Amino acid sequence: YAAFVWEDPFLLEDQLTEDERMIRDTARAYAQDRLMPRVLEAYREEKTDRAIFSEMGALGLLGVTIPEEYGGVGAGYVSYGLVAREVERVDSGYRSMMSVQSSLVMYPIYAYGDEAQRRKYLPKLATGEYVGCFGLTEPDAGSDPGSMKTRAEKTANGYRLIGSKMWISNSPIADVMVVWAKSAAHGDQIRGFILEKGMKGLSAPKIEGKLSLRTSITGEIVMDGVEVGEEALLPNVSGLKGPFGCLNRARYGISWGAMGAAEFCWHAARQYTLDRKQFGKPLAATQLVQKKLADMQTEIALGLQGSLRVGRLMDEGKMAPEMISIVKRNNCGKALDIARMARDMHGGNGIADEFHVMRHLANLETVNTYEGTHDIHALILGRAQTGLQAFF
Ligand code: TGC
Ligand code: FAD
Repeated sequence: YAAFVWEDPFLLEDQLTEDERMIRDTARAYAQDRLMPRVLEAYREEKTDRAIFSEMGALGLLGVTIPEEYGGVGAGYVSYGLVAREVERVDSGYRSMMSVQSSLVMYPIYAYGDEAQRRKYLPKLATGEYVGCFGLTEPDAGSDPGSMKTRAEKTANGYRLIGSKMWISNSPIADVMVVWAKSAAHGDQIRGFILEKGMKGLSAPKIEGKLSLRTSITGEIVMDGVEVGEEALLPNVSGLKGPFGCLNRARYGISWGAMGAAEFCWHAARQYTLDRKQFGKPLAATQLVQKKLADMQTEIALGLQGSLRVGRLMDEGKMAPEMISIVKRNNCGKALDIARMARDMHGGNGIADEFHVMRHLANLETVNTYEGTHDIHALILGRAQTGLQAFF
Protein backbone atom coordinates (compact mmCIF):
# COMPACT_ATOMS: atom_id res chain seq x y z
CA TYR A 1 0.00 0.00 0.00
CA ALA A 2 0.95 3.62 -0.45
CA ALA A 3 1.38 5.68 2.68
CA PHE A 4 -1.74 7.64 3.64
CA VAL A 5 -1.12 11.39 3.59
CA TRP A 6 -3.64 12.67 6.13
CA GLU A 7 -3.63 16.25 4.86
CA ASP A 8 -3.88 15.23 1.19
CA PRO A 9 -5.86 11.97 1.24
CA PHE A 10 -6.38 11.64 -2.53
CA LEU A 11 -2.94 12.98 -3.47
CA LEU A 12 -4.24 16.13 -5.11
CA GLU A 13 -0.64 17.24 -5.31
CA ASP A 14 0.13 14.47 -7.83
CA GLN A 15 -2.72 15.63 -10.05
CA LEU A 16 -1.24 19.08 -10.61
CA THR A 17 1.22 20.07 -13.30
CA GLU A 18 4.56 21.62 -12.47
CA ASP A 19 3.32 25.04 -13.64
CA GLU A 20 0.21 24.77 -11.48
CA ARG A 21 2.32 23.92 -8.45
CA MET A 22 4.57 26.87 -9.14
CA ILE A 23 1.67 29.32 -9.31
CA ARG A 24 0.17 27.74 -6.19
CA ASP A 25 3.47 28.05 -4.32
CA THR A 26 3.75 31.74 -5.27
CA ALA A 27 0.23 32.36 -4.00
CA ARG A 28 0.84 30.35 -0.82
CA ALA A 29 4.07 32.15 0.02
CA TYR A 30 2.46 35.55 -0.58
CA ALA A 31 -0.65 34.68 1.41
CA GLN A 32 1.26 33.25 4.38
CA ASP A 33 4.13 35.77 4.45
CA ARG A 34 2.32 39.00 3.52
CA LEU A 35 -1.41 38.57 4.14
CA MET A 36 -1.51 36.44 7.28
CA PRO A 37 0.49 38.94 9.39
CA ARG A 38 -1.93 41.79 8.64
CA VAL A 39 -5.27 39.99 8.69
CA LEU A 40 -6.07 40.36 12.40
CA GLU A 41 -5.74 44.12 12.42
CA ALA A 42 -7.45 44.52 9.05
CA TYR A 43 -10.41 42.48 10.26
CA ARG A 44 -10.63 44.21 13.64
CA GLU A 45 -10.40 47.68 12.14
CA GLU A 46 -12.43 46.82 9.02
CA LYS A 47 -9.58 48.13 6.90
CA THR A 48 -9.07 47.31 3.24
CA ASP A 49 -5.49 47.68 2.17
CA ARG A 50 -5.37 49.09 -1.37
CA ALA A 51 -1.71 48.04 -1.64
CA ILE A 52 -2.78 44.39 -1.76
CA PHE A 53 -3.94 44.84 -5.35
CA SER A 54 -0.51 46.08 -6.44
CA GLU A 55 1.25 43.34 -4.49
CA MET A 56 -0.90 40.63 -6.04
CA GLY A 57 -0.49 42.24 -9.44
CA ALA A 58 3.30 42.22 -9.15
CA LEU A 59 3.19 38.46 -8.51
CA GLY A 60 0.84 37.70 -11.40
CA LEU A 61 -2.07 36.78 -9.14
CA LEU A 62 -4.60 39.05 -10.88
CA GLY A 63 -6.09 37.80 -14.14
CA VAL A 64 -4.33 34.45 -13.99
CA THR A 65 -6.38 33.12 -16.93
CA ILE A 66 -6.13 36.29 -19.08
CA PRO A 67 -3.62 36.02 -21.97
CA GLU A 68 -0.16 37.48 -21.43
CA GLU A 69 -0.55 40.08 -24.17
CA TYR A 70 -3.11 41.83 -21.95
CA GLY A 71 -1.02 41.55 -18.80
CA GLY A 72 -2.37 38.23 -17.52
CA VAL A 73 -0.53 34.95 -17.01
CA GLY A 74 -2.38 32.89 -19.62
CA ALA A 75 -2.71 29.97 -17.20
CA GLY A 76 -5.65 27.60 -16.85
CA TYR A 77 -8.59 27.46 -14.47
CA VAL A 78 -6.96 24.95 -12.14
CA SER A 79 -4.20 27.49 -11.51
CA TYR A 80 -6.79 30.17 -10.85
CA GLY A 81 -8.57 27.87 -8.38
CA LEU A 82 -5.33 27.08 -6.58
CA VAL A 83 -4.66 30.80 -6.11
CA ALA A 84 -8.16 31.29 -4.68
CA ARG A 85 -7.60 28.39 -2.27
CA GLU A 86 -4.32 29.82 -0.96
CA VAL A 87 -5.62 33.36 -0.56
CA GLU A 88 -8.83 32.24 1.15
CA ARG A 89 -6.85 29.99 3.48
CA VAL A 90 -5.97 33.35 5.03
CA ASP A 91 -9.20 35.30 4.52
CA SER A 92 -12.25 35.18 2.27
CA GLY A 93 -12.17 38.98 1.96
CA TYR A 94 -8.71 38.90 0.39
CA ARG A 95 -9.89 36.23 -2.04
CA SER A 96 -12.90 38.37 -2.85
CA MET A 97 -10.66 41.29 -3.79
CA MET A 98 -8.70 39.01 -6.09
CA SER A 99 -11.60 37.17 -7.66
CA VAL A 100 -13.72 40.25 -8.38
CA GLN A 101 -10.75 41.83 -10.15
CA SER A 102 -9.92 38.66 -12.12
CA SER A 103 -13.27 37.04 -12.92
CA LEU A 104 -15.76 39.86 -12.71
CA VAL A 105 -13.82 42.77 -14.16
CA MET A 106 -10.91 41.50 -16.27
CA TYR A 107 -12.84 38.54 -17.69
CA PRO A 108 -15.83 40.54 -19.08
CA ILE A 109 -13.55 43.19 -20.55
CA TYR A 110 -11.51 40.44 -22.18
CA ALA A 111 -14.43 38.27 -23.30
CA TYR A 112 -17.02 40.94 -24.21
CA GLY A 113 -14.90 44.03 -24.82
CA ASP A 114 -13.40 45.35 -28.04
CA GLU A 115 -9.69 45.66 -28.64
CA ALA A 116 -9.54 49.30 -27.48
CA GLN A 117 -11.24 48.42 -24.18
CA ARG A 118 -8.94 45.45 -23.64
CA ARG A 119 -5.82 47.53 -24.26
CA LYS A 120 -7.05 50.42 -22.16
CA TYR A 121 -8.02 48.52 -19.03
CA LEU A 122 -6.59 45.02 -18.81
CA PRO A 123 -2.86 45.72 -18.32
CA LYS A 124 -3.58 48.22 -15.52
CA LEU A 125 -6.05 45.88 -13.86
CA ALA A 126 -3.46 43.10 -14.07
CA THR A 127 -0.82 45.13 -12.22
CA GLY A 128 -3.31 46.43 -9.67
CA GLU A 129 -2.80 50.02 -10.81
CA TYR A 130 -6.56 50.01 -11.35
CA VAL A 131 -9.02 48.41 -8.94
CA GLY A 132 -12.22 47.10 -10.48
CA CYS A 133 -15.70 46.21 -9.29
CA PHE A 134 -18.76 44.48 -10.73
CA GLY A 135 -22.25 45.87 -10.28
CA LEU A 136 -25.10 43.44 -10.79
CA THR A 137 -27.02 43.27 -7.49
CA GLU A 138 -29.48 46.05 -6.61
CA PRO A 139 -31.39 46.86 -3.44
CA ASP A 140 -34.47 45.10 -4.88
CA ALA A 141 -32.76 42.60 -7.18
CA GLY A 142 -30.40 40.08 -5.57
CA SER A 143 -31.14 36.46 -6.40
CA ASP A 144 -33.27 37.69 -9.27
CA PRO A 145 -30.97 40.02 -11.22
CA GLY A 146 -33.30 39.87 -14.22
CA SER A 147 -35.59 42.23 -12.31
CA MET A 148 -32.96 44.98 -12.13
CA LYS A 149 -34.13 48.57 -12.41
CA THR A 150 -30.90 50.23 -13.53
CA ARG A 151 -31.38 51.51 -17.04
CA ALA A 152 -29.35 53.01 -19.84
CA GLU A 153 -31.08 55.66 -21.94
CA LYS A 154 -29.74 56.52 -25.38
CA THR A 155 -28.21 59.97 -25.79
CA ALA A 156 -26.81 61.67 -28.89
CA ASN A 157 -23.29 60.33 -28.26
CA GLY A 158 -23.84 57.34 -26.06
CA TYR A 159 -25.86 56.50 -22.94
CA ARG A 160 -27.15 57.95 -19.69
CA LEU A 161 -27.15 55.49 -16.76
CA ILE A 162 -29.68 55.76 -13.98
CA GLY A 163 -30.01 53.43 -11.01
CA SER A 164 -28.18 52.00 -8.05
CA LYS A 165 -26.27 48.85 -7.24
CA MET A 166 -25.95 47.37 -3.75
CA TRP A 167 -23.44 45.12 -1.98
CA ILE A 168 -20.66 45.73 -4.47
CA SER A 169 -17.21 44.41 -3.48
CA ASN A 170 -14.41 46.97 -3.97
CA SER A 171 -16.78 49.71 -5.21
CA PRO A 172 -15.72 52.56 -2.87
CA ILE A 173 -12.09 52.21 -4.01
CA ALA A 174 -12.73 51.15 -7.60
CA ASP A 175 -11.27 53.01 -10.57
CA VAL A 176 -13.19 50.90 -13.08
CA MET A 177 -16.76 49.62 -12.68
CA VAL A 178 -18.38 47.00 -14.87
CA VAL A 179 -22.08 47.74 -14.46
CA TRP A 180 -25.09 45.92 -15.88
CA ALA A 181 -28.20 47.85 -16.98
CA LYS A 182 -31.30 47.42 -19.12
CA SER A 183 -30.69 49.35 -22.31
CA ALA A 184 -33.62 51.01 -24.03
CA ALA A 185 -31.66 51.20 -27.29
CA HIS A 186 -31.24 47.40 -27.24
CA GLY A 187 -34.86 46.37 -26.66
CA ASP A 188 -34.39 46.57 -22.87
CA GLN A 189 -31.80 43.81 -23.00
CA ILE A 190 -29.25 43.73 -20.17
CA ARG A 191 -25.98 45.23 -21.36
CA GLY A 192 -22.61 45.84 -19.71
CA PHE A 193 -20.98 49.26 -19.37
CA ILE A 194 -17.54 50.28 -18.19
CA LEU A 195 -17.67 53.29 -15.88
CA GLU A 196 -14.73 55.18 -14.46
CA LYS A 197 -14.30 56.79 -11.07
CA GLY A 198 -14.91 60.55 -11.16
CA MET A 199 -17.62 60.50 -13.82
CA LYS A 200 -20.28 63.11 -13.17
CA GLY A 201 -23.25 61.67 -11.27
CA LEU A 202 -21.33 58.57 -10.17
CA SER A 203 -20.66 57.76 -6.51
CA ALA A 204 -19.85 54.64 -4.49
CA PRO A 205 -20.60 55.02 -0.79
CA LYS A 206 -19.24 52.42 1.60
CA ILE A 207 -21.60 50.03 3.38
CA GLU A 208 -20.77 50.24 7.08
CA GLY A 209 -21.18 47.73 9.86
CA LYS A 210 -20.40 44.42 8.17
CA LEU A 211 -19.85 41.57 10.63
CA SER A 212 -18.44 39.38 7.85
CA LEU A 213 -15.80 39.89 5.14
CA ARG A 214 -14.41 42.89 7.00
CA THR A 215 -11.08 42.98 5.14
CA SER A 216 -12.88 43.58 1.86
CA ILE A 217 -14.60 46.90 1.35
CA THR A 218 -18.19 46.78 0.08
CA GLY A 219 -20.33 49.62 -1.20
CA GLU A 220 -23.08 50.86 -3.42
CA ILE A 221 -22.81 52.25 -6.92
CA VAL A 222 -25.12 55.21 -7.40
CA MET A 223 -25.68 56.36 -10.98
CA ASP A 224 -27.51 59.63 -11.07
CA GLY A 225 -27.65 60.21 -14.81
CA VAL A 226 -24.05 59.19 -15.59
CA GLU A 227 -23.32 60.10 -19.21
CA VAL A 228 -20.95 57.85 -21.13
CA GLY A 229 -19.91 57.57 -24.76
CA GLU A 230 -20.51 54.61 -27.06
CA GLU A 231 -17.02 53.34 -26.13
CA ALA A 232 -18.26 52.48 -22.61
CA LEU A 233 -20.60 49.75 -23.88
CA LEU A 234 -19.30 46.16 -23.86
CA PRO A 235 -20.16 45.35 -27.47
CA ASN A 236 -19.97 41.59 -27.56
CA VAL A 237 -22.64 40.32 -25.18
CA SER A 238 -26.27 40.95 -24.52
CA GLY A 239 -28.70 39.52 -21.93
CA LEU A 240 -28.20 37.86 -18.56
CA LYS A 241 -25.70 35.45 -20.04
CA GLY A 242 -23.23 38.38 -19.94
CA PRO A 243 -23.02 38.71 -16.16
CA PHE A 244 -23.57 34.97 -15.69
CA GLY A 245 -20.59 34.19 -17.92
CA CYS A 246 -18.45 36.10 -15.42
CA LEU A 247 -20.19 34.57 -12.42
CA ASN A 248 -19.41 31.08 -13.69
CA ARG A 249 -15.69 31.84 -13.35
CA ALA A 250 -15.97 33.56 -9.98
CA ARG A 251 -18.24 30.86 -8.53
CA TYR A 252 -15.82 28.19 -9.63
CA GLY A 253 -12.95 30.07 -7.91
CA ILE A 254 -15.05 30.37 -4.77
CA SER A 255 -15.47 26.59 -4.69
CA TRP A 256 -11.68 26.29 -4.28
CA GLY A 257 -11.45 29.29 -1.99
CA ALA A 258 -14.03 27.97 0.45
CA MET A 259 -12.05 24.74 0.69
CA GLY A 260 -8.93 26.79 1.54
CA ALA A 261 -10.77 28.41 4.45
CA ALA A 262 -12.08 25.00 5.50
CA GLU A 263 -8.59 23.49 5.38
CA PHE A 264 -7.32 26.22 7.68
CA CYS A 265 -10.12 25.47 10.15
CA TRP A 266 -9.57 21.72 9.95
CA HIS A 267 -5.82 21.95 10.53
CA ALA A 268 -6.33 24.42 13.37
CA ALA A 269 -8.90 22.16 15.04
CA ARG A 270 -6.63 19.13 14.70
CA GLN A 271 -3.65 20.93 16.22
CA TYR A 272 -5.69 22.53 18.97
CA THR A 273 -7.25 19.24 20.05
CA LEU A 274 -3.87 17.50 19.95
CA ASP A 275 -2.38 20.18 22.21
CA ARG A 276 -5.29 20.72 24.58
CA LYS A 277 -5.72 18.23 27.42
CA GLN A 278 -8.93 17.74 29.39
CA PHE A 279 -9.77 14.80 31.63
CA GLY A 280 -6.11 13.83 31.57
CA LYS A 281 -5.71 13.30 27.83
CA PRO A 282 -5.63 15.28 24.58
CA LEU A 283 -9.06 16.21 23.26
CA ALA A 284 -7.96 14.57 20.00
CA ALA A 285 -7.88 11.23 21.83
CA THR A 286 -11.66 11.28 22.19
CA GLN A 287 -13.99 9.55 19.78
CA LEU A 288 -16.22 12.58 19.27
CA VAL A 289 -13.30 14.77 18.24
CA GLN A 290 -11.88 12.14 15.90
CA LYS A 291 -15.24 11.75 14.20
CA LYS A 292 -15.35 15.51 13.60
CA LEU A 293 -11.83 15.49 12.19
CA ALA A 294 -12.72 12.57 9.92
CA ASP A 295 -15.80 14.42 8.67
CA MET A 296 -13.73 17.51 7.93
CA GLN A 297 -11.05 15.53 6.12
CA THR A 298 -13.63 13.66 4.04
CA GLU A 299 -15.62 16.70 2.95
CA ILE A 300 -12.50 18.67 2.06
CA ALA A 301 -10.91 15.81 0.12
CA LEU A 302 -14.12 15.28 -1.87
CA GLY A 303 -14.74 19.00 -2.33
CA LEU A 304 -11.27 19.62 -3.70
CA GLN A 305 -11.54 16.69 -6.11
CA GLY A 306 -14.83 18.12 -7.37
CA SER A 307 -13.33 21.55 -7.98
CA LEU A 308 -10.28 20.06 -9.65
CA ARG A 309 -12.47 18.05 -12.00
CA VAL A 310 -14.59 21.09 -12.90
CA GLY A 311 -11.42 23.12 -13.47
CA ARG A 312 -10.03 20.49 -15.82
CA LEU A 313 -13.34 20.43 -17.71
CA MET A 314 -13.25 24.23 -17.99
CA ASP A 315 -9.75 24.05 -19.41
CA GLU A 316 -10.95 21.43 -21.90
CA GLY A 317 -13.93 23.59 -22.92
CA LYS A 318 -16.40 21.06 -21.50
CA MET A 319 -17.88 23.06 -18.63
CA ALA A 320 -21.63 23.32 -18.07
CA PRO A 321 -22.68 26.01 -15.55
CA GLU A 322 -24.58 23.43 -13.45
CA MET A 323 -21.28 21.71 -12.67
CA ILE A 324 -20.18 24.95 -11.08
CA SER A 325 -23.43 25.17 -9.09
CA ILE A 326 -22.62 21.75 -7.60
CA VAL A 327 -19.15 22.70 -6.39
CA LYS A 328 -19.98 26.28 -5.37
CA ARG A 329 -22.98 25.16 -3.35
CA ASN A 330 -21.44 22.07 -1.81
CA ASN A 331 -18.06 23.55 -0.95
CA CYS A 332 -19.47 26.73 0.60
CA GLY A 333 -22.02 24.81 2.66
CA LYS A 334 -19.45 22.25 3.80
CA ALA A 335 -16.86 24.92 4.58
CA LEU A 336 -19.40 26.71 6.74
CA ASP A 337 -20.16 23.48 8.65
CA ILE A 338 -16.45 22.79 9.08
CA ALA A 339 -15.68 26.31 10.32
CA ARG A 340 -18.50 26.01 12.86
CA MET A 341 -17.26 22.66 14.06
CA ALA A 342 -13.71 24.01 14.36
CA ARG A 343 -14.99 26.98 16.34
CA ASP A 344 -16.74 24.64 18.72
CA MET A 345 -13.69 22.40 19.10
CA HIS A 346 -11.62 25.41 20.20
CA GLY A 347 -13.95 25.96 23.16
CA GLY A 348 -13.86 29.50 24.52
CA ASN A 349 -10.69 30.26 22.58
CA GLY A 350 -12.70 29.66 19.44
CA ILE A 351 -14.37 33.03 19.73
CA ALA A 352 -11.06 34.92 20.03
CA ASP A 353 -9.83 36.42 16.77
CA GLU A 354 -6.26 35.29 17.31
CA PHE A 355 -7.40 31.70 16.71
CA HIS A 356 -8.90 32.77 13.34
CA VAL A 357 -11.65 30.15 13.12
CA MET A 358 -14.51 32.44 14.03
CA ARG A 359 -13.35 34.98 11.45
CA HIS A 360 -13.48 32.25 8.80
CA LEU A 361 -16.91 31.22 10.04
CA ALA A 362 -18.23 34.79 9.84
CA ASN A 363 -16.69 35.26 6.38
CA LEU A 364 -18.13 32.03 5.04
CA GLU A 365 -21.64 33.30 5.79
CA THR A 366 -21.07 35.84 3.02
CA VAL A 367 -19.37 33.35 0.73
CA ASN A 368 -22.35 31.01 1.09
CA THR A 369 -24.67 33.90 0.12
CA TYR A 370 -22.97 35.82 -2.65
CA GLU A 371 -22.63 34.60 -6.24
CA GLY A 372 -25.89 32.68 -5.86
CA THR A 373 -27.04 31.54 -2.43
CA HIS A 374 -26.89 27.89 -1.35
CA ASP A 375 -30.61 27.54 -2.07
CA ILE A 376 -30.48 29.35 -5.41
CA HIS A 377 -27.87 26.85 -6.62
CA ALA A 378 -30.16 24.05 -5.40
CA LEU A 379 -32.93 25.51 -7.56
CA ILE A 380 -30.58 25.72 -10.56
CA LEU A 381 -29.72 22.04 -10.06
CA GLY A 382 -33.33 21.07 -9.42
CA ARG A 383 -34.36 22.73 -12.66
CA ALA A 384 -31.57 21.05 -14.58
CA GLN A 385 -32.69 17.56 -13.54
CA THR A 386 -36.46 17.96 -13.60
CA GLY A 387 -36.93 20.50 -16.37
CA LEU A 388 -39.19 22.41 -13.96
CA GLN A 389 -38.23 25.82 -12.65
CA ALA A 390 -39.17 26.40 -9.00
CA PHE A 391 -37.95 30.00 -8.64
CA PHE A 392 -41.48 31.39 -8.74
P1 TGC B 1 -32.51 32.14 -16.77
O1 TGC B 1 -33.79 32.16 -17.51
O2 TGC B 1 -32.08 30.93 -16.08
O3 TGC B 1 -31.32 32.64 -17.73
C1 TGC B 1 -31.37 33.88 -18.41
C2 TGC B 1 -30.30 33.86 -19.48
O4 TGC B 1 -29.02 33.71 -18.87
C3 TGC B 1 -28.41 32.47 -19.33
N1 TGC B 1 -27.75 31.85 -18.17
C4 TGC B 1 -26.45 31.61 -18.13
N2 TGC B 1 -25.48 31.82 -19.03
C5 TGC B 1 -24.24 31.47 -18.68
N3 TGC B 1 -23.94 30.93 -17.48
C6 TGC B 1 -24.89 30.71 -16.55
N4 TGC B 1 -24.57 30.21 -15.37
C7 TGC B 1 -26.22 31.06 -16.86
N5 TGC B 1 -27.40 30.99 -16.19
C8 TGC B 1 -28.33 31.47 -17.01
C9 TGC B 1 -29.54 31.63 -19.83
O5 TGC B 1 -29.10 30.70 -20.77
C10 TGC B 1 -30.45 32.67 -20.45
O6 TGC B 1 -29.86 33.07 -21.68
P2 TGC B 1 -30.78 33.52 -22.92
O7 TGC B 1 -29.82 33.77 -24.01
O8 TGC B 1 -31.71 32.36 -23.14
O9 TGC B 1 -31.51 34.74 -22.44
O10 TGC B 1 -32.56 33.37 -15.76
P3 TGC B 1 -33.41 33.55 -14.49
O11 TGC B 1 -33.76 35.01 -14.44
O12 TGC B 1 -34.51 32.54 -14.36
O13 TGC B 1 -32.25 33.28 -13.42
C11 TGC B 1 -32.44 32.56 -12.31
C12 TGC B 1 -31.11 32.29 -11.58
C13 TGC B 1 -31.46 31.91 -10.19
C14 TGC B 1 -30.40 31.17 -12.26
C15 TGC B 1 -30.16 33.46 -11.57
O14 TGC B 1 -30.80 34.65 -11.58
C16 TGC B 1 -29.08 33.41 -10.49
O15 TGC B 1 -28.08 32.73 -10.61
N6 TGC B 1 -29.22 34.20 -9.38
C17 TGC B 1 -28.15 34.43 -8.45
C18 TGC B 1 -27.63 35.82 -8.64
C19 TGC B 1 -26.17 35.93 -8.39
O16 TGC B 1 -25.41 34.98 -8.42
N7 TGC B 1 -25.71 37.15 -8.17
C20 TGC B 1 -24.33 37.37 -8.00
C21 TGC B 1 -23.99 38.84 -7.96
S1 TGC B 1 -22.25 39.15 -8.13
C22 TGC B 1 -21.59 38.73 -6.67
O17 TGC B 1 -22.21 38.22 -5.79
C23 TGC B 1 -20.16 38.99 -6.55
S2 TGC B 1 -19.51 38.65 -5.01
C24 TGC B 1 -17.90 38.68 -5.49
C25 TGC B 1 -16.90 38.53 -4.43
O18 TGC B 1 -16.77 39.46 -3.58
O19 TGC B 1 -16.15 37.51 -4.50
P1 FAD C 1 -32.27 37.66 -1.62
O1 FAD C 1 -32.25 37.36 -3.07
O2 FAD C 1 -33.28 38.62 -1.12
O3 FAD C 1 -32.40 36.28 -0.85
C1 FAD C 1 -32.75 36.21 0.55
C2 FAD C 1 -33.02 34.74 0.90
O4 FAD C 1 -34.10 34.26 0.12
C3 FAD C 1 -31.84 33.81 0.59
O5 FAD C 1 -31.76 32.82 1.58
C4 FAD C 1 -32.21 33.16 -0.74
O6 FAD C 1 -31.63 31.87 -0.90
C5 FAD C 1 -33.72 33.08 -0.59
N1 FAD C 1 -34.41 33.04 -1.89
C6 FAD C 1 -34.36 33.94 -2.89
N2 FAD C 1 -35.12 33.54 -3.91
C7 FAD C 1 -35.67 32.35 -3.56
C8 FAD C 1 -36.56 31.44 -4.20
N3 FAD C 1 -37.02 31.65 -5.43
N4 FAD C 1 -36.91 30.33 -3.52
C9 FAD C 1 -36.44 30.08 -2.29
N5 FAD C 1 -35.61 30.91 -1.62
C10 FAD C 1 -35.23 32.03 -2.26
N6 FAD C 1 -23.23 41.57 -5.87
C11 FAD C 1 -22.65 42.13 -6.96
O7 FAD C 1 -23.32 42.34 -7.99
N7 FAD C 1 -21.33 42.44 -6.98
C12 FAD C 1 -20.53 42.25 -5.90
O8 FAD C 1 -19.32 42.53 -5.96
C13 FAD C 1 -21.11 41.70 -4.72
N8 FAD C 1 -20.35 41.56 -3.60
C14 FAD C 1 -20.97 41.21 -2.43
C15 FAD C 1 -20.25 41.27 -1.23
C16 FAD C 1 -20.88 40.97 -0.02
C17 FAD C 1 -20.11 41.13 1.26
C18 FAD C 1 -22.23 40.55 -0.02
C19 FAD C 1 -22.92 40.19 1.28
C20 FAD C 1 -22.93 40.46 -1.19
C21 FAD C 1 -22.33 40.81 -2.40
N9 FAD C 1 -23.05 40.84 -3.61
C22 FAD C 1 -22.49 41.36 -4.75
C23 FAD C 1 -24.48 40.56 -3.60
C24 FAD C 1 -24.85 39.09 -3.55
O9 FAD C 1 -24.62 38.45 -4.76
C25 FAD C 1 -26.32 38.98 -3.10
O10 FAD C 1 -26.36 39.31 -1.73
C26 FAD C 1 -26.88 37.58 -3.35
O11 FAD C 1 -27.00 37.32 -4.72
C27 FAD C 1 -28.26 37.40 -2.67
O12 FAD C 1 -29.11 38.44 -2.98
P2 FAD C 1 -29.90 39.21 -1.80
O13 FAD C 1 -28.90 39.61 -0.79
O14 FAD C 1 -30.73 40.27 -2.42
O15 FAD C 1 -30.82 38.13 -1.13
